[in-house]
Amino acid sequence: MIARLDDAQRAQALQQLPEWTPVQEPDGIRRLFTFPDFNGAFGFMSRVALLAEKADHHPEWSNVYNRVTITLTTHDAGGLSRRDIELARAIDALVA
Ligand code: H2B
Repeated sequence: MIARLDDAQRAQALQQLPEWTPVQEPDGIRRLFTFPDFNGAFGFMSRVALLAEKADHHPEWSNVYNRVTITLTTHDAGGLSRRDIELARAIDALVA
């Protein structure tokens, strides 16, 4: 069973993820990505989908034209876990 991060673990993890904002509903982290157009956004989503399948950890997300909003939370843990942190770092690396 994967555990939710405690306050100290969250604070430490989020220092490495300055673009991600903590959210309460669901308990997790969120980042907005903007691209020049829909092709850019959807190409990014395709790459994230491959990462998510490989990690067996899946985002909650939405897309409107050139914008993609990703929320990471761990359903099995009922909140933010290290899996979300690992996926956030991998997603950040896609756009770095
Ligand atoms: N994704 C997310 N975000 N949280 C989970 O708890 C989760 C998941 N669990 N992807 C995985 C799949 C689980 O259901 C499978 C059986 O490993």
